[in-house]
Amino acid sequence: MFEAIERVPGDAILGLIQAFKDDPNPDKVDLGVGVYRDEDGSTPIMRAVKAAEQRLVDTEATKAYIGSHGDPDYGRHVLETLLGTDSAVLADNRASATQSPGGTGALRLAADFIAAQLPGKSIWLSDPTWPNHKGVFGAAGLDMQSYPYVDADNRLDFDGMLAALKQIPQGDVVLLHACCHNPTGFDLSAEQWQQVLSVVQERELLPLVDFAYQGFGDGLEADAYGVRLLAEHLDEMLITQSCSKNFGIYRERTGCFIAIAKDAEDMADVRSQLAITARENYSNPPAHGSAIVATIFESEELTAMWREELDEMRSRINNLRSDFVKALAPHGLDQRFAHVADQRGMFSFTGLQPEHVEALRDRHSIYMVKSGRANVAGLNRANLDYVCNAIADVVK
Ligand code: PLP
Ligand code: TYF
Repeated sequence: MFEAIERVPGDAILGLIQAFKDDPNPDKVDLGVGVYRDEDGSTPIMRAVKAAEQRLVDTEATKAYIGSHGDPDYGRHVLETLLGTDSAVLADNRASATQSPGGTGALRLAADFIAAQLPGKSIWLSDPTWPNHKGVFGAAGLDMQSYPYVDADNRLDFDGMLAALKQIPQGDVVLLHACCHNPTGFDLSAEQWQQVLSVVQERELLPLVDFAYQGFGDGLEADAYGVRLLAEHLDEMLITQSCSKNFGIYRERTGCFIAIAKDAEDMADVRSQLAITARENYSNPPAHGSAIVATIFESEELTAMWREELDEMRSRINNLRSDFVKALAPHGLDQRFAHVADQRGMFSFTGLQPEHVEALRDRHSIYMVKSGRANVAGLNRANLDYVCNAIADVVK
């Protein structure tokens, strides 16, 4: 029966991991997959996470199921971190948090929720977006459409985006990246978020905000500006959240799907449906990651430690962005790559073309995604000049 099954190519981003591993060049540089790296090129366990795990070894009393919505303490802390402790939405009991296996699991819950409860609604994605958005929404059978996000000169195409949003049919879902847009690194300003809000209100659209990098752009509070603005002014919205990056617990699969309804009554109805969706997909979410996050938030000491480490990661990335542009100045390329210093988060749409990316890999063992997306965190003091020399070599 299996003879007719065709082989398909694997995920292009994950494929880079193996290609990098197999490359014998000692000078090779990995700017591919989106995991944070420190100055030594490693992705260490955060100190606050290690300390929380140590506490859990001593205090955890059961491994019994945690229920389809997951750990309520985790959900509450995530909601407060996203929406702010003073959020009226929280005071009015209008937000429901369902813990999920990572941000990807939250996106699948969102997709299944839309497919089952809002039949006929399309989902609008930025062009470009994280490739797995299409994977997840397509697997759930949603109709997908796109709005422009980057222009031909590799700049944020906000006018194009807004014009497209104004044409979206009433009630459709529009996916927005809260911050640290993957793959481009181009984020909306406060004023641009306000304009998006106006269009969403005018067209009566349902925003789905994907929030996978809180704290990686300009800080925990600043990065939540857009999400909080929408939550403050809209009756209904959806949010997918991930702790993979900001707690560095990628493989623990820790995320959350949040639905905001117009009142507590509607919220309870939606919540009842989400329990079924979760149950039919995987029944209960994994508990270790959420226990780590809840333990950190329950302790003032661990929360302070975590915030400090998150600040360190963000500063390192933002300093690398400006160092990169400075290191390109001797090659006369600082103007051409000036946008890298203004982008935010782990990723940069460098503007390098597929042939440049190929030449960087073949001639210099520097790995990045074909679209020209580079993981800025893969740079460090030891490889910065090597990378800049190589870029100068391939673009000239
Ligand atoms: N959304 C975006 C935009 C992402 O970049 C990622 C991860 O790279 C995710 C969601 C999912 O993250 P995870 O499932 O690892 O928590
Ligand atoms: O770099 C990226 O955008 C990757 C990150 O299970 C990633 O897609 C890798 C594996 C995974 C989820 C996200």
